[in-house]
Amino acid sequence: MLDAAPIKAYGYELGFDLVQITGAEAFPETERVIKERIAAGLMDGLPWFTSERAEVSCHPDALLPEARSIIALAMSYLSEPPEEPEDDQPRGRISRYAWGEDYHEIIKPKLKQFADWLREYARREAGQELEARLFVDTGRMVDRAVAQRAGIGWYGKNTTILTRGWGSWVFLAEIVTNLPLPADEPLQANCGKCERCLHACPTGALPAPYVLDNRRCISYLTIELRGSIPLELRPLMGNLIFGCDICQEVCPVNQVVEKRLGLRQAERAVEQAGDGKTEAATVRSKQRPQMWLRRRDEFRPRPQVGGVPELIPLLALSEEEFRARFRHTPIWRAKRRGLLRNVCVALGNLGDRRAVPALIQALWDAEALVRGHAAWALGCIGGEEARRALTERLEQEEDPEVRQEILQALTMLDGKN
Ligand code: B12
Ligand code: SF4
Ligand code: SF4
Repeated sequence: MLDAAPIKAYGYELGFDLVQITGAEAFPETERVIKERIAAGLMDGLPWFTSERAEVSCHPDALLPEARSIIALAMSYLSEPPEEPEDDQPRGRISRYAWGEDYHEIIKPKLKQFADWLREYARREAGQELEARLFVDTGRMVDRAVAQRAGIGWYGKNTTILTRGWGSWVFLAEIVTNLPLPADEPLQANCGKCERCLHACPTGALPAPYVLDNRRCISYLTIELRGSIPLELRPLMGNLIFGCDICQEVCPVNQVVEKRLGLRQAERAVEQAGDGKTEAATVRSKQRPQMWLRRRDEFRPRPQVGGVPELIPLLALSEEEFRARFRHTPIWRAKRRGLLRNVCVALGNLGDRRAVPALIQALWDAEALVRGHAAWALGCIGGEEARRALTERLEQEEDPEVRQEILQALTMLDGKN
């Protein structure tokens, strides 16, 4: 069997924060739970997330017939938060994972580089030819189940994987290989009696420990949903315009990690060595200072994204401006129409009258989705100017869904008088 220590050391050198190994056996319990969730409608809204997909993703040998081991990886995206602006402009909030560059673009080349190195290593040390499949997020792999079994972290009740050093602020990835490697043990840790995240979720998307209702999760509503946001959920979304971190922000494990960010290197090394990982832990802690700086650069808030962008100027973004500003960032996924839809909801929730002219302009946007949500926001903010604009738009609006939104907005305004 190949020695895992050099493999782990190389993973840390590449910039991963945790490198663990598990066998390539199936994940029958995960498959059972996923199928149960799909049947209960909890994964509705993600049409690609099917039972058939779950069958493949829970059987590594369906993805690589010769699969023997999985190298599980985690990369932390913790960075210093964006500067708090001093003005009082209405602002939105973007979840932490999206402040910097698109993590898929950062991690995929590292996986490729890892596999190239592994190929050489396997040839040199065992005369074996590497077969491997690389996964991060979008691939048909159950990233969290792999991470849990490999000892990267444990399931929190908010369903995220919590790690010792980085809390849940990590991206997960894996390399499924044909190499026989010594497997690590899962961590013996859990949330205990804590249930903070369940109570903090603003939309009730965590109905029970370890259960997430995709249809109610703001992450889904702001990133994955292509159509209208359900009316009853809009007021619960506050000023979140891309993703949601609330169930992670309230988590005491994450809070401890964030406080520790200022820890000296020596203390961190002692802490790592103390949790039972010997050789790899030593390599890891020696390499950490460099990695820390590099990581912060990749995931630190980009000026064009920021964590708390001004909302009113976002409403005026053209397609070209959207592309120039958000290409190579996670925001790209929402597309212009999705982002502007979310901006309208946030402005409606903030209720700031300074947004009225921009929202009236958005009533004439080329995208029906944006027009409809602008109407809702005007209904929330109210005022004579908003009423006039809605009435005027109604005379020309042909899209039935937008007409419905305008009529509802006018009813909201009637209720305010
Ligand atoms: C679909 C998806 C989403 C959907 C649906 C989420 C969901 N319910 O799974 C939406 C869009 C809502 C979403 C949101 C987010 N996501 Co997402 N998402 C995924 C994706 C593509 C698939 C997840 C999946 O398989 N879900 C199916 C459910 C049933 O699986 P599960 O939650 O793991 O279920 C397990 C637990 O419930 C557990 N369990 C059940 N009962 C019990 C009982 C006990 C006692 C225990 C211990 C465990 C347990 O077993 C189940 C099966 O393993 C993965 C990438 C991937 N390929 O895996 C990323 C992924 C899970 N997402 C990720 C991230 C970062 C996020 C967000 C934080 C983004 C944001 N800031 O907005 C939020 C977090 C929301 C949350 N609280 O989880 C990371 C998670 C990193 C981490 N530390 O866990 C992943 C792994 C992407 C990556 N490669 O880094 N996501
Ligand atoms: S990400 Fe937000 S909406 Fe989704 S479960 Fe967590 S707190 Fe609830
Ligand atoms: S908030 Fe509490 S219950 Fe939720 S994931 Fe963190 S430790 Fe677990």
